[in-house]
Amino acid sequence: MLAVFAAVLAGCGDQQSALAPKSHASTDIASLFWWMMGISWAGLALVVGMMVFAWRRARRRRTTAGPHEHERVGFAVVIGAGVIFPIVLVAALFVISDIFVIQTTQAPAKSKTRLTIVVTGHQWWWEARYQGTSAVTANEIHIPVRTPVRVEVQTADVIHSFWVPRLNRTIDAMPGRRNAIELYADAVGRYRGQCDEFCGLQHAHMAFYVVADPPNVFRRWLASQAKPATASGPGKAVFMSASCANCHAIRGTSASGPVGPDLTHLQSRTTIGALTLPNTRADLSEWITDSQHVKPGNQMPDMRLHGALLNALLDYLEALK
Ligand code: HEC
Ligand SMILES: [Cu+2]
Repeated sequence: MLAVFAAVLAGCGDQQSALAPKSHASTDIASLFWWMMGISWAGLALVVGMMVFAWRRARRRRTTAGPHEHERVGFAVVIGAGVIFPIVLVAALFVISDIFVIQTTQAPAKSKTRLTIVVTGHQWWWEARYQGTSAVTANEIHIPVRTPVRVEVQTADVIHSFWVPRLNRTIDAMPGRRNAIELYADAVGRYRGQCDEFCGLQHAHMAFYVVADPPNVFRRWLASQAKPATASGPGKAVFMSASCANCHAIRGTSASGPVGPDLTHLQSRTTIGALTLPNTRADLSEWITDSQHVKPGNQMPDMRLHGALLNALLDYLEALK
């Protein structure tokens, strides 16, 4: 009962529940789950029913006689209901899941989609590159609504797994290869995703959003993401000299570090640190000076900046629209 309760709770309005599907692929996965759940409960009911039946019969039998005939029936029940029936049932479920669900959750061919996003898992954040454009972003992946998008997943370090439960199954990011999956959203909205393969200390803080936009909003978003940064000011020099530029890229400047997220349009994101903090001035300041406290073990060292330098840097970061 607890399992059912938890499943129902998880299905209620959660932004990251596989039981609140928003695409054809995840709808198939959810209905397969409910079928399996229903059949399992029916199986359990059958077994419990037979146990009760046998227990009652056994009590009655003590007073009557003739055990041999019962033994033969009992043997048939054990073989039929205990061996043949489960094999047939599990085989049927396997075929159903293979034919219907695995097929519909498969990635579409490159020729069938107009948009390919290459997503790279890093310890502990996600990089997204839009093929055919210079747009690069992190942890907040926009897609056009009701459009099949091909996502190719790879890793910069260890094995990660890309999972947006409301949109599709998981897909592993394996060293040395690219796996593909389809992202498709039935409705405009924001869908939370999460790394689904333990990948080290901050695995739990390796979350992301997939934002499904109306097509025209998406086109505008992509065009602005592809542009280089135009911000300037005294903070730019701080950024270039305080070693930020060794790790971060800001397109349109000399900063091209490949270690951390691309910051060209930092202000277009609602969070920093893979959904660890909201993207506000105060949180940016905390992140820069104390990220090892906020997200212990992450690959960005605490930067010893304060006063006027820090303020100038924050002004600059806030101008990266
Ligand atoms: C040694 C490499 C390194 C240096 C130096 C570094 N960073 Fe980072 N930075 C990272 C990494 C890696 C992340 C991602 C951490 C995570 O989310 O796990 C990050 C994250 C960030 C983020 C959050 C971005 C996002 O979208 O989540 C900001 C903002 C940021 N760094 C700014 C700076 C600034 C400003 C400096 C210089 C004062 C700096 N960084 C120096 C590696 C570095
Ligand atoms: Cu991971």
